[in-house]
Amino acid sequence: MNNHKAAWTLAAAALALAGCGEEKPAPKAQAKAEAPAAPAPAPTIEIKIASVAPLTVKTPHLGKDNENGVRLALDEANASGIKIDGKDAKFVLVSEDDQGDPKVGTTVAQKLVDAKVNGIVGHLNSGVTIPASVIYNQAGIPMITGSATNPEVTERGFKVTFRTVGRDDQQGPAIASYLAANTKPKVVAIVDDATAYGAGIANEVEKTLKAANVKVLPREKGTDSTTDWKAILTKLRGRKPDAVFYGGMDQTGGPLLKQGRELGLKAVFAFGDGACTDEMSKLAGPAAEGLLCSQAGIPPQAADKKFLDAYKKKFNTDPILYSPFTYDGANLLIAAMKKANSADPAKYLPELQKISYQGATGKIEFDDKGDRKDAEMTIFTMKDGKITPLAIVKSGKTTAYDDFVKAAAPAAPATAAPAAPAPEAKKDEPKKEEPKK
Ligand code: ABU
Repeated sequence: MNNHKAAWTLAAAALALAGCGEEKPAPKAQAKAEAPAAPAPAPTIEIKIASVAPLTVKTPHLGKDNENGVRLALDEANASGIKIDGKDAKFVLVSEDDQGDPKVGTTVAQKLVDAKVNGIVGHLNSGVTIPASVIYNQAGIPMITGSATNPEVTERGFKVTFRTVGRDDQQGPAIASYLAANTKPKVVAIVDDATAYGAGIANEVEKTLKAANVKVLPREKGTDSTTDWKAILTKLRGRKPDAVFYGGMDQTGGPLLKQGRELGLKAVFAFGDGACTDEMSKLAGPAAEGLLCSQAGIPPQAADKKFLDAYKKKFNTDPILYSPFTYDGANLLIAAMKKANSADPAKYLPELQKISYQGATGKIEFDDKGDRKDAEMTIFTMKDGKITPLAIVKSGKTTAYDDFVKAAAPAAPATAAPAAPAPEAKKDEPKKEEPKK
C-alpha cells in the first residue's frame, strides 16, 4: 500500500469509528503532496434521528406516512448545510419497525438508546409510546410523537416527552359534541379495540355523550387485529343505536363499518383519528360514505404548501394522516439543536422545551407537559370516497372549515366540504387562526 492510500485508509477507519453525534475529524492533508494541498474539508458531525412506527403489520401505510415526514425533514436539513458547533451536520435517519406492539416497542426503544440516537420521532401508537417513553426518559433522549394522542403520553412528568398533535381528552369531546349537536342521537353504541388509544378515546366520547344526556350502551370490545365484527354488530343491531362510535384504527374500523351496513345497521358511524383516513373508503367501499370522524390536528391538506409540494415530489403521493406532524417533529428537534448549537440531548432539551416554531402545521409551542399549545381538532365526513373537512375545533370553539381556510390564507388548502353546520361556532366573533408559513 503506498503512502497516499494508507493515509486515506486510516482516515476512513477514523470516520467509521466515530460515535453518533460526535465530531468526525477531517482527513489530514498528505505530508508530501505533489500538487498544492487542497484545503482540508470541514469537520462533520453525524446526528441520528429515529423514526419509530409499525412498518410491516397492522397499519404499515400509516407507519410509512409517519416515516416519510421524518425522512423529508432530514433530507431538507442535509441539503440546507446546517452547522452545529462549527461542524457540518449530517442528519441520518434511523428507521425502526415497532410493529404497533408495546413489547416490540420497548425492545426497539432500548436498541435506539444503545445506538445513541440524538432524538426520536414516534412512536405512532399511544399503547407503544407510553412504555417506550419510560426508556427514553431514563436515557434523557427527547421524543416527539406526531400521532400518539392518549393523554398518558405526557402525563407522567417526563421532561423528554413531546407531541405535535392534540390529546384524546380534546379530540374525544370534539367528535362527541359534533355528533351530539348535528345528528342528535338518543342512543349511542361505543366499541373499542382495547388499546390505550382506542379505549382511551372511547372513554372520552362516552363521558361527553353522557354529559349531553345521550344514552350510551354497554361497551363492546375487539382488538387491534379484529376484522370480524359480526357477532358484536348483530348484538348492537338488536339495540337499535342511532350512532356507533369506534375507538380504533382504520384497518379494523373499515371492516366494522362495512359489516355494520351489510347487517343492516342504519346508525351514523363516527370514528377517531386512527380510523379517519381515505383508507376507510377502500376498506368499507360505499358503506364509508357519510362517516363522521376526527383528527387531532389540522387536516393534512391544510399544511404548508411548501411541505405538501415537497412531499408529493419526493414520495409521489399525498400525506395520509400525520406525516406533516412527524415532519414538524423532526424539524423541531433540529431547530432545538441549532439553538443549543449542540446535538447532545442534555444540551438541546431546554431549547426544545421553550421553542416557538413556525412549522408545516402552524405555530408550535409546548406547555410544561410537552403537549402542543392550542392544538386544533378537525371534524371530517366521508364524501365521494375522500375524508372531507367540515369544521375545526380550537380552544373549545368550533369554526366552519371554509372560515378556517379563509383565515389561514394565503396557504389555501385544496378543497373544503360544502358548508357544514357548526352549531358551536361564534360567527360574530371570527376565530383568528395562526397564519401558515
Ligand atoms: N391517535 C391515533 C393513532 C395513534 C394512537 O394514538 O395510538
